[in-house]
Amino acid sequence: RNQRMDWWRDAHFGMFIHWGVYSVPAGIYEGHKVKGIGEWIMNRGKIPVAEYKEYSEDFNPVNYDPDKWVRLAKNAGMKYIVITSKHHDGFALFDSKVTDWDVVDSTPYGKDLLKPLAEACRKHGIKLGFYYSQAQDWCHTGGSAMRVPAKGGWDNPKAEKIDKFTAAHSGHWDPAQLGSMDEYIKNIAAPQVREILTNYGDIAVLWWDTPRDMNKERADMLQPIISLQPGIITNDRLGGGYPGDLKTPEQYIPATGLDYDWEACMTMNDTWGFKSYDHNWKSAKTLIRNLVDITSKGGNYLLNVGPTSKGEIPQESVERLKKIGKWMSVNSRS
Ligand code: FUL
Repeated sequence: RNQRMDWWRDAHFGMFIHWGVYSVPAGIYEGHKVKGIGEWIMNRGKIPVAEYKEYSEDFNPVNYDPDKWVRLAKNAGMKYIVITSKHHDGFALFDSKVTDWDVVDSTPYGKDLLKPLAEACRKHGIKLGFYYSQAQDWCHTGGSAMRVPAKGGWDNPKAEKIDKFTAAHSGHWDPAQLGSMDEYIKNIAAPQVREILTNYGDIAVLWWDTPRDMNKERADMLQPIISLQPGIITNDRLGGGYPGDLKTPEQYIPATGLDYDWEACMTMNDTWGFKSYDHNWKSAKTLIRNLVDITSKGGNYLLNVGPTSKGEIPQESVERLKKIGKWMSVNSRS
């Protein structure tokens, strides 16, 4: 098929990075362990927008060393990195001109996180991709919100009231979230996609996510922007009927592969975004078997790390990636 896919098909193995303000609460809200994946804490915990935004005051990744991250990925045999430029909480890891809800304007750190990562990737010959949550955005008015019951998150005394509100407002739990989704796509998502595809050099992948409330018209405001990066590869989560270049089985390995380019994205423990108390790590042996299983069935393995608010990849992940790297070098002797 498509020549654009050549490097990606040869790559087999990549690093997913879920990083954002959710690494500050790290799974705990008001003293309660909020159920589910860490980057969803705002939704699962029904944290009001203004309150959630306060976490950014403690997002200060002074130990961020993108060169080290890229070497870690490279030494594990990974050929590309996909990082959450903006996840569902709407917080941008880059300097966005269309909002203050980004690392430059809303954190003590105050510096663009994607620029030095892009430089490190270029230096080490690793391809860089951006994840961008185009539909769900819980901090910008008009962004979509998946409906998750408040009583499923923690024993929130206001659960019943909140659940009534979310039922009436298509998943939103705070009046500050309500607005026109068309306006949100036009004024936030589209310009931000333009920013991430303009300001960071060659971008290899655009990884859309959860096309909730997307339709053809909304997707059409985003899809043409990818032409800013002629060689770019996109996944199947834009919505509006766009198939994308690859399918994205999440947290499972299709038993007999798929009839389409595919990439299994998986976590090392049970969360994408950092959670302080998730210690359910898969062994390096399991991760290596997953890699062999996936690649033997024609897929790519996008293996996740969830850095802390200080800018550190958890030691458990580092150790596992090093073991994978060792396995790689022993078994690629000739
Ligand atoms: C999901 C998202 O909702 C999760 O937070 C995560 O980013 C995963 C890779 O995709 O659908």
